[in-house]
Amino acid sequence: STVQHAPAPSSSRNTKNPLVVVTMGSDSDMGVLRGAFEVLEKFQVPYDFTITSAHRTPVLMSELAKTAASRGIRVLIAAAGGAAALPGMLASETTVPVIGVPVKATHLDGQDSLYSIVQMPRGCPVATVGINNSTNAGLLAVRILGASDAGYQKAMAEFMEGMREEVEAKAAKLAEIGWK
Ligand code: RP5
Repeated sequence: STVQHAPAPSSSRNTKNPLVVVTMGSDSDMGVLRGAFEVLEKFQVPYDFTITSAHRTPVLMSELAKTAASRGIRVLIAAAGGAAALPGMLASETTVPVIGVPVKATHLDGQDSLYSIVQMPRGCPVATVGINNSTNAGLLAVRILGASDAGYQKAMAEFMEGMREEVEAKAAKLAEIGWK
């Protein structure tokens, strides 16, 4: 079973008052979500995760969407593969921003999921990240939280500064060694 990929109980998982809920169509999506969990842990975002499938558990999915705002959830991250209806269906039943993660799960290599998630009808936006790129879903969630919370904004600025320094250090190293 893929459930073993679940992150260990940690300082920032908060099942009672999460700001971000990560949901997925199947436990087989769990491994792809590792990047998102790592980001949420790194930025100490109170988050929870759950399985809700638009096709297999529509009532559960709907309940998550309908209660999200009143539970204080600020961002939903939804991952699904194949005919990936989950992010869009959530978005149709909540005002909370939804970030969709297309999962590479079928013979169509995630393009089916990407198109399913990104091609939402006008009026029902889903913020779609790249195939399997749950890291960016986590980072976008932190940016959304940062819009109304200076702490997350500052942490994001520091993260970006760290990235810049890392790449510049690599570039400096390349400048030193030249071609061999
Ligand atoms: C989707 O179908 C899930 O999100 C998953 O990516 C894919 C396969 O699910 P399983 O058959 O592995 O449960 O609904």
